[in-house]
Amino acid sequence: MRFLNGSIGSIFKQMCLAGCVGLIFSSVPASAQMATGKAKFVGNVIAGYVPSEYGTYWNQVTPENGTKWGSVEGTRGSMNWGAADVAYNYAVSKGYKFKMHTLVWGSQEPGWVKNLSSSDQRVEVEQWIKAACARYPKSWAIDVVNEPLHQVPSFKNALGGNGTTGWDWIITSFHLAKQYCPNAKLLMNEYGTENDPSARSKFKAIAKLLKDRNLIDGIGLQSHYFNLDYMNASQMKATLDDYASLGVDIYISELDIVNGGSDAGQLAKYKELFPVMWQHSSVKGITLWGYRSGETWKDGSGLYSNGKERPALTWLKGYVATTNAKTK
Ligand code: 9MR
Repeated sequence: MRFLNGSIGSIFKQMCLAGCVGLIFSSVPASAQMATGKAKFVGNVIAGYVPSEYGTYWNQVTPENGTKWGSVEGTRGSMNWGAADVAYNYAVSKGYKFKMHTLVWGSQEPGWVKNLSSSDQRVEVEQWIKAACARYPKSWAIDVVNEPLHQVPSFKNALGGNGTTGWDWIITSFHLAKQYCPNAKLLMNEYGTENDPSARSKFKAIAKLLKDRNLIDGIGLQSHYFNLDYMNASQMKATLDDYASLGVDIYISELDIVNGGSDAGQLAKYKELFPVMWQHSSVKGITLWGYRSGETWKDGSGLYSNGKERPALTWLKGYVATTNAKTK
């Protein structure tokens, strides 16, 4: 304890006495990301800035909002890449995987798109995809289409509408992504299928259409609290097994857990469900949807509060660092 010389040191000694060592080792983040050296990543979102402790936990980056069309091109023809650049440049500089989220999504399209003619919509969506791919060429993956079962874009018909397959607009979106982002993994992302077999079979049917055309690399299961809080380990395993039959990669793409809001409730659900994902051979990586309390889209899902880890985060980093993920 030679570094604790002088008055600051003696105040510190008086304040912490017996709990001191435990405090130091439990609240100071480890120096490497929890999944360093593991076969799978554990990532998180970046919103407008990179929190100072981000790189001590996570090794994959998804911009929370920065690569949504509505965020980038709120005004037609005027591109705001600011938040996306922050996330991308950080990820590339650290060697972390960067995922674009998302190219085609009904919920976050620019307001001006819906009033255009179909042919203008087609031109605009292609320009958007081309521009995003050109700007972020080192993207590891892209959520090409987000939430197809829930949020259909206003420009669906400009991309082929239902067509003969029922989902031609999705197929066209993937063709465009493949054309302009040939090096990225192409993913389709969805929520609410985790414990809903009928939604799952619809989502699988779309994925199969894409797979038959060699257009898709994986699916993202958002895995939000409103599903996972109410699931147990065997249900989660059954869902992952069901999706594994598709033969494409599975990503847990937006994980968050509240489970009543207490530290104990959140910890228990992480302990119950996270190992099922980590140990499933078809799951290739896991991304959490925020971690700083007060900055997550869902109150109570945070894992890091006022500079301290909540118990679920302490458990999670220990579990990941000491458990090899199953890949086969
Ligand atoms: O966390 C995001 C929030 O800040 C945005 O206001 C919202 C609308 O763009 O999107 C949230 O993220 C969503 C994600 O992009 C898609 N799946 C559901 C997420 C939570 O709503």
